[in-house]
Amino acid sequence: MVDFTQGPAPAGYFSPLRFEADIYDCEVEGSIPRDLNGAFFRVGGEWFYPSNTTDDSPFSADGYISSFRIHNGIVDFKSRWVKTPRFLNNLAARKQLYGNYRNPFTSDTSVQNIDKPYLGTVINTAPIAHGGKLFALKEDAHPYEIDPNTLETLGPWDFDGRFKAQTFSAHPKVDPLSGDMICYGYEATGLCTDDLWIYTISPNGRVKKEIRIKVPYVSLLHDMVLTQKYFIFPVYGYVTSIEMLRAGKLHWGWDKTMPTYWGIISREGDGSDARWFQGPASCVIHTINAFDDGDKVIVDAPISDGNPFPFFPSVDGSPWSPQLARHTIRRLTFDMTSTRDTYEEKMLDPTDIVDLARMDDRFISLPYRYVYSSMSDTTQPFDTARAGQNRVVNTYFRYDLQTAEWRKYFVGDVHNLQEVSFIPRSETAPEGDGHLIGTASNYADMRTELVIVDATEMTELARVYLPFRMTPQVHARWYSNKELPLIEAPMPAYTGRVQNS
Ligand code: V55
Ligand code: FE
Repeated sequence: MVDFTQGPAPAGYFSPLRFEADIYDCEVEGSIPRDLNGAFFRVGGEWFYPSNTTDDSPFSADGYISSFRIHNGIVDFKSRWVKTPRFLNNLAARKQLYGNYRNPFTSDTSVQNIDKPYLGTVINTAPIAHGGKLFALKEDAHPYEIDPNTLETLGPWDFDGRFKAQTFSAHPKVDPLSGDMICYGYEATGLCTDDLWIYTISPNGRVKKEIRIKVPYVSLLHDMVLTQKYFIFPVYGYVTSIEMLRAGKLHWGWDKTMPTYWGIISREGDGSDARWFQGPASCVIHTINAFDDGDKVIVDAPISDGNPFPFFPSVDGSPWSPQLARHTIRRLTFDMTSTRDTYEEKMLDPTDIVDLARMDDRFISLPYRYVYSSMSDTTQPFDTARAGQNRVVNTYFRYDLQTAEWRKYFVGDVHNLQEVSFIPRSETAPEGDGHLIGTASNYADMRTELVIVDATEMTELARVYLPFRMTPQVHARWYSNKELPLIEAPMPAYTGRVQNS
């Protein structure tokens, strides 16, 4: 349903781009709000050399970062590959040397590095800024620092040697009250290890705290949630093992017999208080938010009852089920005074949504009201004659947790939306007062469009047209010129000879 689920040999709209772009003064329709001064950073995957295997995951595609720099109503676009060792080794060899998803046993022997799997990373998942630095992230390696103006890769960052885990997830959380970044690595000591190391990093980028714990079983620990008291981690049916990797499989298989665990760990302790609450099989790739309610912990997430990703096969050989892959918004309640390690799960709404749900990040770990995500609204038109596909994500929505009200924005009849982001109008604006921003693939005109939407009225304010189709995105974030040192005029000086008269 999202562009990025296109497979290892993408074609048509998704065929590899293989270029880096600089577009100054993009074409804009409508009016860009003047209070927007910052950049919208997108990270995704793009095959420079397509996969050698037929069963690979699109999550193995080379990392690619792009930005829409917006100020004074003007938009400049830029995109660059994330230059990892893997990317550079492939360029030097002029071919794909690496094998299946996060499985070094299937790579060319010259680049296997079984003991250092992070050397085979593709940094294709998410951007994050912290301590004035911009990073691109992939959960099997350290963050890669990126120059926020040129988008050139500066290299991996280990926080002055104090970040000891080998891995850093793509979903750190920034606590809006302390400004600390909470981040973690799973498989922290090597391939298929059950080590989960959790870090608290100060607003200026210093490691303040490390907690080392074990997970009940090694699983795709893609995202977490935070409250003011606790770190919270879901563990669910994706399984792996060295034997699976030696057999040439992708890093994850789906085992429907595995229970879901939620690990709840005090932010103040040393990890020895970790409790693992157990529930039925489910899948929680992404979360929305969490908060403390007295002795209860409330967690909201888009949850499915089975495997959302067709390219990670079932370990029992059973076929992929689109029905079990549907995500609905659910609220989980954990009673921290109870001695039973179970939890309550309630579906807040039966609507099938894209699991890339976001909120106003100023309310991370706190009680909050609005959820933003996207969906396929089948009551809206889709022009199959021009766009040639029929299942698309054509609508952003705002879901009000207090009143259950839905508000929707429809992007167009040949468009497929990528993840939405929320931008507050100002640092002190009330929750939800601001804009939504995100890109859409225009399948008819073969180009990418950026939309800016009023987050309260859910009406479009501006649309920016790129003259080409841009690489699929996984995650994106907006950062203002106060959060990153963004220069005003990213156009490089011309150094050739110019005749003026
Ligand atoms: C996800 C994405 C990844 C990955 C593992 O969306 C999980 C979930 C883009 O790469 O490697
Ligand atoms: Fe993610």
